[in-house]
Amino acid sequence: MNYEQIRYQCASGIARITLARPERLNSFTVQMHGELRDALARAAADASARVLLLTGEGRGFCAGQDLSDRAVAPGAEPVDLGASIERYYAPLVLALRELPLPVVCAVNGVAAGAGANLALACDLVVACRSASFVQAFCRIGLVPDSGGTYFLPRLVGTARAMGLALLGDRISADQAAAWGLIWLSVDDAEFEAAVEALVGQLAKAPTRGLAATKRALYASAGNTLAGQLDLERDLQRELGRSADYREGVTAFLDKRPPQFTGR
Ligand code: LHQ
Repeated sequence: MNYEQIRYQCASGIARITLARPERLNSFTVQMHGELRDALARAAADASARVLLLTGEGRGFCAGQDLSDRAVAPGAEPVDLGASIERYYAPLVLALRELPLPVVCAVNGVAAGAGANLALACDLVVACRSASFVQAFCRIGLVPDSGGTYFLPRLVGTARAMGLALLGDRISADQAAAWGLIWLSVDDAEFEAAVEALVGQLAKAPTRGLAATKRALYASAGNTLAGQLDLERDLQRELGRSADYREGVTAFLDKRPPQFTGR
């Protein structure tokens, strides 16, 4: 598949997806959804990919749904927005969460509506200091979608989730980091280098262990302590047989840096 509204590249263990409709702040079209889904499937099928990086081109990260798209336009006939969620947004969020690789979102500018929640669906969110986050849904009479009502209270608590979702204020990257909505806010001048350092580190990490860790942490919210302990046991059992565990322990005992292969 040829891409027109995103870019995809995989090199040195890093699969990179860049949303590329900068003139519309990388807002979602049906075409972009199709391309993104295809690129995610490519990354998942590429054994050389050890980390996925998602970012945007230009001054925005993603402004959510392209509101000028006829498919979502409130016309004479009532529009079925649920169909768009079912077909595009929900599978995208689940694909990111279930990808057996760490997913880094580099928020290079404003993240609004489904764009903000797309970022929150990623495992590590790093934003440049000039970026911002807006739960824009309340401004057009909608509910936060793409997992917004799931992620927000879990990340920042109900009081802040309510404020963000009911008021639709634009919050800065620093505020988002201070509240624990994202991992890190970095000076614009250092942003690119910080993102490269982060994905470079993850591309050399024990990938299976990180995938299992992500799975366990996400399962935790819906699990009892006993259930979570069972899951940890099962995952540890599996990882104890991995080449990277052997390498990690051997390298520690040899007092040398480990050379993980992701297997
Ligand atoms: C846009 C958009 C945009 C089109 C900026 N669409 N053009 C799911 C299922 C189905 C239906 C509905 O939705 C959903 C999920 C959702 O995501 S709902 C939420 C949709 N998103 C929004 O409501 C955000 C709308 N955008 C904004 O509020 C602002 O543009 C933000 C706060 C993102 C940025 O503000 P500024 O930095 O002041 O930029 P701007 O507003 O000047 O935008 C730049 C251009 O991008 C502008 O076009 P123009 O031709 O005037 O230069 C905007 O019209 C266009 N644009 N967002 N979502």
